[in-house]
Amino acid sequence: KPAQRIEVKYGPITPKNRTDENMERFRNYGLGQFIHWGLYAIPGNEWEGVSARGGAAASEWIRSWGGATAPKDWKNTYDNLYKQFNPKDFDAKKWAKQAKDMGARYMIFTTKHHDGFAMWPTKYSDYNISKTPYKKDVTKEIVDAYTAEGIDVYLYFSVLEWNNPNYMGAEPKTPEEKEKFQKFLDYTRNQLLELLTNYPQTKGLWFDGTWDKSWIMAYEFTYNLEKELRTKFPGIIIGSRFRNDEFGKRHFDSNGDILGDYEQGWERKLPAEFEWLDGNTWDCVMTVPPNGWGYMKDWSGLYTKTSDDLIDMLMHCVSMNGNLVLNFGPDGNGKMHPGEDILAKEIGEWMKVNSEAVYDVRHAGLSPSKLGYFTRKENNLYLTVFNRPVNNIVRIAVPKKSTEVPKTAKLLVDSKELKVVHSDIGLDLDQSTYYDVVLPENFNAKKAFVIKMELGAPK
Ligand code: FHN
Repeated sequence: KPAQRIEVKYGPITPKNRTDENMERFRNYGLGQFIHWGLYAIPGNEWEGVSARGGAAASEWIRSWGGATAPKDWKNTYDNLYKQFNPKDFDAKKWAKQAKDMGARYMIFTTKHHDGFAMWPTKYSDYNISKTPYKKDVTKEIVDAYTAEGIDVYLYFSVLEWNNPNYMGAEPKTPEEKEKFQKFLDYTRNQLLELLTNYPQTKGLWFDGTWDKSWIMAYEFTYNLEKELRTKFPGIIIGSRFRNDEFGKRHFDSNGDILGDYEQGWERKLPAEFEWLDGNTWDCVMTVPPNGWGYMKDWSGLYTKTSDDLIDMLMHCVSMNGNLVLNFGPDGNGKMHPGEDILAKEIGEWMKVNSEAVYDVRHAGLSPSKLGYFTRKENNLYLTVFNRPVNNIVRIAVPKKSTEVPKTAKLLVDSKELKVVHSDIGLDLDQSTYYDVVLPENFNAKKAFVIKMELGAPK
């Protein structure tokens, strides 16, 4: 934030914290699912059976880097993959059911990734799903199936396109370049209006590929487009990646004010401290492999996150008022990676017992605990324990002046009441007093477990 506020003409259009029903719903999701599905699912990070991964390579970027084993004309090969797209196992209802069982309350689907291929039958480009052997509108199938399961749908949309002759990364300078890029902008606007018209259940847009100079310099256009989208589709949710101000500042304008309804910068990373978030709404999008969003045939040799890792990240997010969105990259036939099936099942089993600590909760306002993460809903305090104390005493630090302290406690897993003891151990360092929740000795936990406490006035 600058020491003094400056005048920004193309700053935020919506207030920092929208309080309408849609936005409150967004804040209450807790867990979401991302799906990266497009032509890149066919090679699955391999050209001719040899894995092309390595370094920064993410499978959905295969067109842009080819890799050591790529065919000579791999870009052309890639651009023709649509002729093979015929996902015989694709069943949107099955995906939606799996997401529901996992506990996801919203999902984000890649309608168009950087390759520019539209997963819906757009009128504005021939490079789209209707030209594949599959022909059918997968976006519609997905929107309908997830909506029917009660899962809110957001549409991912990459602005930048690798193979669109009207797109350019650099700032258009000559009249010809300007004319071409204007065509691209009009096309982008048309596609966005088309998407929101075709799929009226859509709750929001998740933008990507908005970092190039050409888009950055189009700040007047993007400002007006955001206004138009909000006017024509009231209540729509748009994240901070969509646009920048006239000084080129992305996500936050030159005064540090958020551009959009929630912060969209948390990709494969998490904030270490709640204060970093500056009170903004946010979500974190996370891959299972280190950095692969599209289907990767071969996970061997890569660290792939376990359900424990992901549940830890989920609780990290919700304890700081964010959502965790876990990415899935189905294969070219429409099947999830078997590893993702396992994760969805394990997370779902955990959520069945513990989702009370995840849904509709807020930051608890307590100092972070070494044992796990606090979340809060009304007068209930939840502690999701990842590090079980060897003496079975879960010690909760509460500010000495607090008017609310833990009165009762139970485990979500069996609802058995646990003893709560006030243990003022005389540590004055942090102005805290302590409440001990005593765990039963015979309690075995294979995964993180949740203690639910009722808060009330101290004695
Ligand atoms: O380049 C993309 C990447 O392929 C993937 O789609 C992620 C998802 O958040 N977004 C981009 C990089 O920020």
